Amino acid sequence: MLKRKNSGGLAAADAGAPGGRISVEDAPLPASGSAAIPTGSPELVERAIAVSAEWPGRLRDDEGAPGGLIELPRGIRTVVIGDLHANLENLIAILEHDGNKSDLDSGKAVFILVGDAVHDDRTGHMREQAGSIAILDYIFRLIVDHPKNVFYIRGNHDTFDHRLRKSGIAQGLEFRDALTAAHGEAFVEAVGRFWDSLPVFIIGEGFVITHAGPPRGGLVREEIVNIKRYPEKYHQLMWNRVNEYHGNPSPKEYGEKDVRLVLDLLNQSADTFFIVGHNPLWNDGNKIGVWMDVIGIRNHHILYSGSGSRAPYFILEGGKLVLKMAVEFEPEVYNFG
Ligand SMILES: [Mn+2]
Repeated sequence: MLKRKNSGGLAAADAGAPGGRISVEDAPLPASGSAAIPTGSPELVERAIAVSAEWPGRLRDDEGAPGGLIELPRGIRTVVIGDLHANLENLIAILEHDGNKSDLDSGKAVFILVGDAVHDDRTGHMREQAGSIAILDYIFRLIVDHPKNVFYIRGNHDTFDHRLRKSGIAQGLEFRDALTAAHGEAFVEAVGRFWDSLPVFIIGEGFVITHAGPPRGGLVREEIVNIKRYPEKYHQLMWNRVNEYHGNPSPKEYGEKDVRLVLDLLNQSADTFFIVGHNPLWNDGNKIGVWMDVIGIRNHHILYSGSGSRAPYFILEGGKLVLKMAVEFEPEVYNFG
């Protein structure tokens, strides 16, 4: 269950039961929809895997498997949500903000989660697993219930790998143990396959999106589609960070020339929005969760929608980008005297 209080919207307990749109009597054999599938059932994950394989615009790799690239059609309204890191409250706030829910249900917009929905990354909260379990349960239903318009791309936290560590805490392993206790081995095994099957890159009209950043040396379409064959670039798309201080870049850092090179290699114009997540901006004192024109790289934007942010999201349509915030500023109170 959620540890944070849910301000409005779906309560945590309701999160897995979207409004009774399908009753068992009315639809004994639901062709789609998650309502009949219990939370924590491996079947829910299997459905999400099946849906993700057929996401519109998802190209097949050379082996015929769902590949690493999604090419969105032109003219589709696209809502981009940054890293959530176990903050289900913010995801719900975004979905309920400003007509997004009706755009979601009517299929009028495509919703993209940029990865890293799990693992609370705040200091002192990294061992809390309830929020990660709750958001995962919620996202599987979201995907299954909206098979054509909720996409998820893979972030570096979308793994049970023991090498995923933060502040000495093996987040991948600890989450695996908690999820096994909550939902069982078969569920955990299916979640691992879900993450492993996810795409890593989206090309839309006037924008591209990946979790962390461009790989050094760029990459071409064929490499993204067949990303499993290029483990080094696969890793960099999920892990790279911007070379913020303009020193000699470490092997894990990218700069403006990598952004430009990727856009060039993908035949995208130089003013294409290059959108990533991955950076918890609050650790630098940023209170909104958005960094536009990162280190002066024009149209390179970081979006972080988890705790410590105002649940920001982008709406992209017709080559234009609009920034919105789903959560109000907490008023800062100053006492005198
Ligand atoms: Mn990340």
